[in-house]
Amino acid sequence: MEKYKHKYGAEQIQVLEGLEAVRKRPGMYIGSTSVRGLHHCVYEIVDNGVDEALAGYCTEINVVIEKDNVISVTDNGRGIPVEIHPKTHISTAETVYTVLHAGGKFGGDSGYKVSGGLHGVGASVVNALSTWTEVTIKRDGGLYQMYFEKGKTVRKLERIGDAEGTGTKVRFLADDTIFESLDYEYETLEKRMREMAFLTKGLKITLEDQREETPKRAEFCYEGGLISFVEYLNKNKEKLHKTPIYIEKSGEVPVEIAIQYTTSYSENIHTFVNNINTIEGGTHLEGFKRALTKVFNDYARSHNILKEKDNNLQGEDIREGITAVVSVKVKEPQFEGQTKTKLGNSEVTGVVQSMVNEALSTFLEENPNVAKAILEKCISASRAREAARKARELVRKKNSLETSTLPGKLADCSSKNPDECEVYIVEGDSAGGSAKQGRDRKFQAILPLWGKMLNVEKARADKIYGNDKLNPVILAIGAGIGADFDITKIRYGKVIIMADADVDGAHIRTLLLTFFFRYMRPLIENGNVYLAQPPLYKISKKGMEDIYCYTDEELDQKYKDLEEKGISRDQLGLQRYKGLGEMNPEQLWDTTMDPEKRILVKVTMEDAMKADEIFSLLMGDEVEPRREFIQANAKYVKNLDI
Ligand code: 0R9
Repeated sequence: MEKYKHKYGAEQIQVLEGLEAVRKRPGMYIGSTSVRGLHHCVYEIVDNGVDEALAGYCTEINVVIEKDNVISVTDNGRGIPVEIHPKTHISTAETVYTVLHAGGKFGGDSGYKVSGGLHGVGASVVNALSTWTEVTIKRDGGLYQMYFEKGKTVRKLERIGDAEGTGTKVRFLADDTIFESLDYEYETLEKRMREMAFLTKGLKITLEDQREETPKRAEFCYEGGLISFVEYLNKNKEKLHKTPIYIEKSGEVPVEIAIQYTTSYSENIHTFVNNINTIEGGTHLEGFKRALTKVFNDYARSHNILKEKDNNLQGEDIREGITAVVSVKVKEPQFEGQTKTKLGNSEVTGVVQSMVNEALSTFLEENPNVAKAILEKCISASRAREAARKARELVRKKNSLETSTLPGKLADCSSKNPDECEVYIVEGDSAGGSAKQGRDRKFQAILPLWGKMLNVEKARADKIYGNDKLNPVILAIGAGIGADFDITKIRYGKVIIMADADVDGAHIRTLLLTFFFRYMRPLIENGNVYLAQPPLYKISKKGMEDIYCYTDEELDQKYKDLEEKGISRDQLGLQRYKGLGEMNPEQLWDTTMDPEKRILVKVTMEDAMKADEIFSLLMGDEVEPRREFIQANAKYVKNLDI
């Protein structure tokens, strides 16, 4: 501590202990030290700028990934206050950066600074987890700056010059001894910045990636807010009505919702609490769904679209083809669920429900053509649901007549304990054969898939039951699909997709992920779905054990390692695997199936959502966006086997 010029009082010592705790247990404050936690640091700082925009003082935020993975965030707000804080006796700005949760306590009257979940932990946590942080403030005609290392003040806030205008700039280098990697993903940051811009009407957010020779740059600004968000989500879909339905209410719990129906069969509802994506839903979603079901049923009854003898439409009928964004602001949100992204505050259900009840029924009365178009779709969904129920019963009856309910192609394992059992869903009969011979039959089951899969984008549930490609998957997993899906019945704790590392393999992976996302979502939420990673290359040499490489980078590295040992490339044999079928059973076990050696990638909801999005694009009705996607991504298709 001697190396710092200033003296520490009792309060400052407490401060340092606070930030020391953050460094000792970073996961508790930032969720994890994986790349996810790393990105959270950027969101924390950007959120502070967004808060200033919500307070009405900031119109632009610029985010830059500088060379060497330094992150820079600049806003044009009022600038963090610079005067000495009466409680801490240091500048307010330094207080915000060194006292845990100070940002919310000492200032920022937006009132909605999040206090739960992984967000809203504040600038001090990012500061504690950074090798260094530099904060520059323009305020009252002066340019001020302070500098920290690992959360400790190295240069206190000082006036370093004059300045025009106001604003705050924060630059930080995340600590590579804390985070697993500092490799920011441009696409992840881009998605979040776009989302923040949608959620904050009129705010301009720019993102620049200076790590490569030609920097990438994106700019987001949406005057339409949530309406623009829904239009963006639906850009590749055929719409049932031209303009999204928009409802908004201020008050104790402000609510903002945009809705647009499309001809698709899927349900696409995104919910946010204080700008945080509540992937697991919660009470706001519950209120929204309840109101939707009630309003459409009431309207259908009062306009004689549903007759007395007809059953009510069910929630799932009414949500078929919906795209909606629900954004609420809650003063003290409680986040629950596995990833702390499920809103728990029970009072929010009623608020959202009554607000949607009122606004949506008014909208439908005023827009009878839109109401009619949506209800026609709901009724056809309810008929399809009835047909699906019949198809399901037929399949059930048929299966109960057979001696075994398991699909013929499945090579099951001997254990019946789901916790230790896994099923490999394998593309192609020949790879399936190798996998069957190579596996450990005690706990590994193999289900080969073959031929052309059903396009789930263009099929309703009634077509999925009894489909000869998907039915084996449903039966093998053993837990049903859709609303009937029961996670407690799964026969395997791990469902592993094993496909070739080529375009066809990618296609089958996307198809299966989309199917799981739409019809067995809890399987993904619960973390039961995995992707096997077969190797791309085998390096061999007489008298040396074969070396498998899973990426091009790994291959380069292995060549370098061997060269250092005096073995040059031309002494080595190289096999590039075009498909799983080229491996014999023993090799497949060694490289891809042996739990001691294999690499499995756990599929997250984000992966599945991405697969679903790409899938809608590639398989959906709109031709033009599909062509654009293929043209834009053709350059990324590597190792295409022609
Ligand atoms: C680049 C990222 N931006 C920020 O971190 C940021 C924080 C911040 C801010 C205020 C204005 N701009 C900001 N940018 C601010 C100013 C005033 C009152 N509240 C907020 C004011 O001028 O009175 N602050 C966030 C917390 C604090 N300031 C505070 F606690 F220091 F007041």
